[in-house]
Amino acid sequence: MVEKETVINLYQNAKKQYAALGIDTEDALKKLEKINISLHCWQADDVAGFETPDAELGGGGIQVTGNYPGKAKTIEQLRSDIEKVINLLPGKQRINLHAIYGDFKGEKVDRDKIEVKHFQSWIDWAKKLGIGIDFNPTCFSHPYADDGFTLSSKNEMRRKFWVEHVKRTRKIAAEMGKQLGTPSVNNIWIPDGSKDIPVDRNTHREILKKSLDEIFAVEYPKEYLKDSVESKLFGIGSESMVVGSHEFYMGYAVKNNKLLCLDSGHFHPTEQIGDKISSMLQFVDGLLLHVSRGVRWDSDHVVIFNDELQLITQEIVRCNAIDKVNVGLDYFDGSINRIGAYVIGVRATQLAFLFALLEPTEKLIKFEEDGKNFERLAFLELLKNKPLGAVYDYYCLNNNVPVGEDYIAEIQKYETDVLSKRAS
Ligand code: RNT
Ligand code: ZN
Repeated sequence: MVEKETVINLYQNAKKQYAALGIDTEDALKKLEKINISLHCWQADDVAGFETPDAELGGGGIQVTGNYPGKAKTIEQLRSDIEKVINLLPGKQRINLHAIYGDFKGEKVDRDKIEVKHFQSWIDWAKKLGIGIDFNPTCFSHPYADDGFTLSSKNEMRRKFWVEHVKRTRKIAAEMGKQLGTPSVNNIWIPDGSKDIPVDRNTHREILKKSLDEIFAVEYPKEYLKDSVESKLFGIGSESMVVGSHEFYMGYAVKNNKLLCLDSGHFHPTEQIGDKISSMLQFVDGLLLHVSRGVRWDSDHVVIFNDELQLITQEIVRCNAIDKVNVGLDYFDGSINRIGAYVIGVRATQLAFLFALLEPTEKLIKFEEDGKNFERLAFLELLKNKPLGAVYDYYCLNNNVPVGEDYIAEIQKYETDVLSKRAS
């Protein structure tokens, strides 16, 4: 067990070291507290959902690999897992649901029939925990998505089906926001695209634009609902063209003042979404980030404290945009303890935010303006040797959650007591 007294002593020492650089650790921790990361429910069950007892992720250009025992198979299990995760995290979180996670109570409810009542038990649960909910239409894992097209489908019956589905998710999300007193971000991501080189890209994009216009025709109060659209460069089985590309949604979001969702796994491997934040914020009121980790062709590895994540959090902090950027995680790894996958990703993201908050930004900008780029680089490197971990540990201690490595034993215990007892 990490000793309380040691954590406090190390923090006092760290506080002095940062103060010497003109950085106020207390102030940084106050700001960190305001950053609520949205936990993607789908890491707990490999994006299966609860439409049928044996539901599985199917198609849609995304894939989960790994067979680690203990995945959540019921709503109760998933809620218990998320509660465990939340108990191991400092600060406040949100929960990010997909439409397939409704509480259907054994009834077969197709996507174009979902209603608020199917999500009321989630709203009640979130209220009890004091957290907000974000939402997503599910335009995959469905027979009407089996040819790779949904909102951009040339099949009018199918297109209408998906338009109806997404309209309903907006209505449900607005109700979530209303009841919980915090706007729900409803994010539209569709898999539409083609494996091989298409001839008619244009019609699919015209159709997608038309579908979105129909979907957004109904207005909801901003205090209840924030609409967002998510692009992708390519998916598995849609390598040659994705209808909802970055340019498509960037154009749509700017023109219609929607949130643009930037997923860190959805761009060319050398492209970083951190660099896009200050560009997009000139033209849209807000962004949604799907923080993920792309590895070669997979866009969904567990988030870790790497350079890419640091650039994202630095840019949010340096742009003074904590209130404009909604941060959610989006990855699915079935090869390790799934609860552990969540906690690693959130803690890494929080640590990266803290790293960004513990920066003498004005001093660095001054160096930059004075052409002192050696000094700028030297300082940026020096910051990497400062006791960031001591400040984060203190944050955990103050929040009454396990400090440092102590969370690992907690997850191991949950695995023994709960996860290992679930039938495989
Ligand atoms: C897929 C997108 C999308 C999904 C979730 C499940 O490439 O990133 O956000 O991961 O909707
Ligand atoms: Zn995403």
